[in-house]
Order: sequence, then structure tokens, then C-alpha cells
Amino acid sequence: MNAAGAESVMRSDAELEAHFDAVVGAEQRIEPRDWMPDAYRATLVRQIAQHAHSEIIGMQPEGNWLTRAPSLRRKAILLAKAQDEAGHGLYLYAAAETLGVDRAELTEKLVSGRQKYSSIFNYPTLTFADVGVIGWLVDGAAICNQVPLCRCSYGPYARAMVRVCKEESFHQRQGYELLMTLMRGTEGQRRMVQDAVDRWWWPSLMMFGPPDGDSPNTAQSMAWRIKRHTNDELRQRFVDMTVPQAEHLGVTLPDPALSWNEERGGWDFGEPDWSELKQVIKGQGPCNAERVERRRAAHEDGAWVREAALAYAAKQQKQRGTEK
Ligand code: BYC
Repeated sequence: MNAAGAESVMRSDAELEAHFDAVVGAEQRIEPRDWMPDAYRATLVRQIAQHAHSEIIGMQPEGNWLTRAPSLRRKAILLAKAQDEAGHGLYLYAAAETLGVDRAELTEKLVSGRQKYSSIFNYPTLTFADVGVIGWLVDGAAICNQVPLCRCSYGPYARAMVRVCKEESFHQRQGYELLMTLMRGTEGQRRMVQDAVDRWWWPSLMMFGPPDGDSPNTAQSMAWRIKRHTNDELRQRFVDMTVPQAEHLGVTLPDPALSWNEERGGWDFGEPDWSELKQVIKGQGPCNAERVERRRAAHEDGAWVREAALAYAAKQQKQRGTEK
């Protein structure tokens, strides 16, 4: 038993909990070997797994355009972005594993529908403008949501977020640059951008989760300093950041209720269709079945890679054993 282990045997549950609360209250980090309440661990596994799954499933809508990108430059950018997302998934699965779960088990829960991933990836990508809008709006929303997670109380998750956020901001810029290029193009290209904005705006607002009054997890996650802001606070921040960008781009956001509120110093906006979010989360969005099926098939197709990696690791271990 290590020193930390011996110490925890000597402390009562109440003392351990008081120490945990003090560490979180002092804005210090909880690390994998520290004592933590079971519910804190379960909440982190739930959120980090869902986040990891979102990164991996999130490659699919964009992957749809990899072979049809309009130029070599656009193809190289899109490929690099999708590869970054695979990397984000890996950091996040690694962060989840520090909590005592196994990546294979998490993947199994994803493909059997027992764990969620972000609702946003259940919408189809109909034109190449969707690639730009995903970068601008979806990655823009992801940045708003994830920058505060760099200050999450759980060390491995917070540290993983630092690099993820840097890469997300490159993703957001590439999306905006793509859209600027299309907006400088033909009338048809401008219409294509507006159509993509019309389809992705409301689902992007739903990425932040249900309204605060219907969010069962927010209060506890904020008390534990996993979440640093409520869903509605982040949604407002996103709208305030995005409206001037839409103006600069020359597109109209599809919300007649959008208006500047002088008193609050923020934009008022309409109510997303929360019944749609519920349906998509339940697995009944336009592409849920297709996304999960594709992930399941890719996982099965990759079985030989995992077997080969395990056989190679065993061989290396055996060789090291005979060298000793
Ligand atoms: N979609 O109590 P609430 C990316 C669930 S990937 C699906 O507010 P919480 C990218 C929620 O899980 C970025 N489910 O929950 C990748 C909960 O259900 P359970 C993805 C949702 O956890 C590739 C229930 O509804 N980002 O950027 O306090 C290409 C009640 O909600 C959604 C993350 O994962 C949703 N939209 O807050 C491009 C960020 N909303 O688990 C880009 C990390 C809610 O109790 N996650 N639910 O059964 C979070 O910040 C939080 O988990 C959420 C939800 C804000 C999403």
C-alpha cells in the first residue's frame, strides 16, 4: 500500500469528504489517486465518456465530405480536422480510464445505446457549406462549452481540455474562412451557406443541453466545479459571440426573436424546440441509427488491429523477459 493509501485507511469517511470539499473549494485539482465521492466519479465518467464518444462520432458527418472536397487544400484541411477529433477522443478516453473504467467497455456502451453522445452529430451534412458551418457554429459552441472545462476540478479532464480547445479554435477559424470564401463566390454559393446556417443554427443552440430548469445534473456538477457555468449561461455567451460574426459574414440567423437587449448588454433570442432535443437524445434524430451502426461496424472491422497490437505487445514483453 502506498503512503496515500495508508493515510486514507486512517481517515474516516467524513474526514475524507471534508478534505475533498476543501481541495475543490480551494480551486485545486482532484487527481486519480485522490479519494473522491462515488457520485463525483460516476458523473465524471458519464460526462467524459459522452464527450469522447461525441468526438469520435463527430468525425462521421464531416467524413461524408472527405472524398468530395472541392480542392486538394480543402481536403487536406478537412482530413487534418477529422484526425484532430480522433486525437481528442483518445485523450478523453484516456482521461476516463484514470477513473477506473475501460475504453472497450465505454465503446460497448456507446454502440449498444447505453451511453450518449452530442445531439448535434445526428443531423445530415447535405452540402459542402455544412462543413464550414460545422466549423463555425458547432466548433464555436464547443469552444464556449469547453474553455471553462479547462478549469474543471478533475485534473486529467482539465488538462486534456487545454489542447482540445487550442485545436477547436483552429477548427472554428477554418470553418469561418471556408464560409467567407463561399460568400465571396456566386449567388448559388451564398444561398448554400444560408441554407446550411438555417439548418444548423437551432441544433447548435441545443448542444448546450436542456434549459437550466430542466437540467438535472447542473447544480451538483457546478458544486463540484466540474461545470463552471450553467447550460443557459453558455448558450447566451455563444449567441452573443456569434451574432456579430453572422453580420460580418452576411448571413441571417433564422430567429425572428433575435434582438439586442441594451439593459442586459446581450442578445435576446427565441426558444429552441426542446421536444426535438429530447427526441434526438432518445435516439430518434434524423441520423442516430446510421451513426451508431457505422461506429459499431468500424469497431468490428478494427478487431484485427486490436488483436495485432495485443499480440505485438505480448511478443515484446516476452522478448524483454528472455533478455533479462
Ligand atoms: N446531446 O443535466 P444535463 C465537438 C443529456 S464534440 C446529448 O444538462 P449535463 C466536436 C445529458 O448527458 C463536443 N445529450 O447534463 C466533435 C443528460 O443525460 P444523462 C461535445 C445531452 O451533463 C467533432 C441529460 O441530457 N461536447 O465539439 O450537466 C466535430 C440532462 O442534461 C445533450 C461535450 O461533450 C446534448 N446536446 O450537461 C466537431 C462537452 N445535452 O447523461 C465538434 C462536455 C444534455 O444524465 N459535456 N444531454 O443520461 C458537457 O458540458 C455536458 O455534459 C452537457 C450536458 C452540457 C452536454
